Amino acid sequence: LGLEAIELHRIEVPLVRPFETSFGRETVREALLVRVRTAAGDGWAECVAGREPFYSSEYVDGAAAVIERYLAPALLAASAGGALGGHSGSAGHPPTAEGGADAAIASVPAAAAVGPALAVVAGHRMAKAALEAAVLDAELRAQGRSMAQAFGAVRDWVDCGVSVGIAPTLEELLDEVAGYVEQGYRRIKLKIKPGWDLLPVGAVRELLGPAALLQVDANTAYRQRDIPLLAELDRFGLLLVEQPFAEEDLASHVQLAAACDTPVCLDESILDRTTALDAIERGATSIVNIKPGRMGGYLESLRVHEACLALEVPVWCGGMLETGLGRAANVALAALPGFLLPGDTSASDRYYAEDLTEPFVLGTGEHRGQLAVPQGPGTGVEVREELVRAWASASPVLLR
Ligand code: OSB
Ligand code: MG
Repeated sequence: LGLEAIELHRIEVPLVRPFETSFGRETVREALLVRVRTAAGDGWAECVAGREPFYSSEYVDGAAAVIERYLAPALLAASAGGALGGHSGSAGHPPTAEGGADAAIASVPAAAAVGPALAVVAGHRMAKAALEAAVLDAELRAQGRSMAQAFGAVRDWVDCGVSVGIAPTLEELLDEVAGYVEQGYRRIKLKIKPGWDLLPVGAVRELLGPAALLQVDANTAYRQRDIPLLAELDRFGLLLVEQPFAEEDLASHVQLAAACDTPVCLDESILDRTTALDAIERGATSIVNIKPGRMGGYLESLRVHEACLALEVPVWCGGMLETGLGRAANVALAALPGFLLPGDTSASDRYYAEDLTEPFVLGTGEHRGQLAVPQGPGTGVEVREELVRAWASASPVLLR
């Protein structure tokens, strides 16, 4: 692909309302954007690391530092050595909807070379994922293919859920949820923590009625001794309970799964295909939240999706308050056959008054509560560069 330079852009985008979880409260999304400049054209991606290392050990300053000091030099050196292919891009690779993850990955050789080029650095999956996604965008634009096409999407619209933060009062929670229902969201996810669980979940179930899709996410806020309490969630008919215990604590998730009827779903614990298979085999998770940033990229996410599909384990696409740039790629991923539950792929206006790209808007009629899968080359969306400048929180960094 002929990688010529890597640019890092830091932006701050105000959220339309604060987002509170068991690990903290955010009022602004601080995002790290990556642009790769290649002989075959540019590619953009968004790093999902948060402002603080609370959800994950990764955070945005750390991601920027590791890219500057280690990952970008490694990737530029690999490209100079020919690892990302020639200067003509990889145009002409056939569509691969039939061939599974390996064939899809083989059709994007430059993006597929990013992971191996960065493997010398331990961890830092979110930082690596952003570089891989930017190369993938550039490569697919050069090929004239969309992410949906390259990934093997089987639908043009995806079902959308919404992740609802911890509210100051029960009344405000019910108001917020009622608003999302009115907008058409097909599934509600409530953030829970000790002291904010059975009561709000029961009240929302009452508001929604028994048939509505409802799930909860604890972001590791509970301990093994809370298993009896969490088992009481069974009476609310939830789709799943997401990551009640620590990332490293598969054993407590196994115990909870045995003690309750509500399916247990892991988010933070799933780092790649190997950890996904291990967690499934041990009975720690029966549904998997796929977040490409957490797994080191879209290509590893294709492998996790394929492994889960073979085991008939449903997956759904998580979110990290992405702008339209990250959202576009997530929506393409969510169009794969194993994504059987609505994702945290909400419309732009759930997060932002103005989005970095053209806004994602929920459909109407038969597409109520759905987002259209972008069909243009690469991510299929355009970054509004005037907003990258207007929202900049630091000077851009140019690495070459
Ligand atoms: O656990 O899924 C999570 C946001 C930031 C960090 C972790 C999580 C979340 C969300 C919001 O739940 C998902 C979204 O709507 O983007
Ligand atoms: Mg989660």
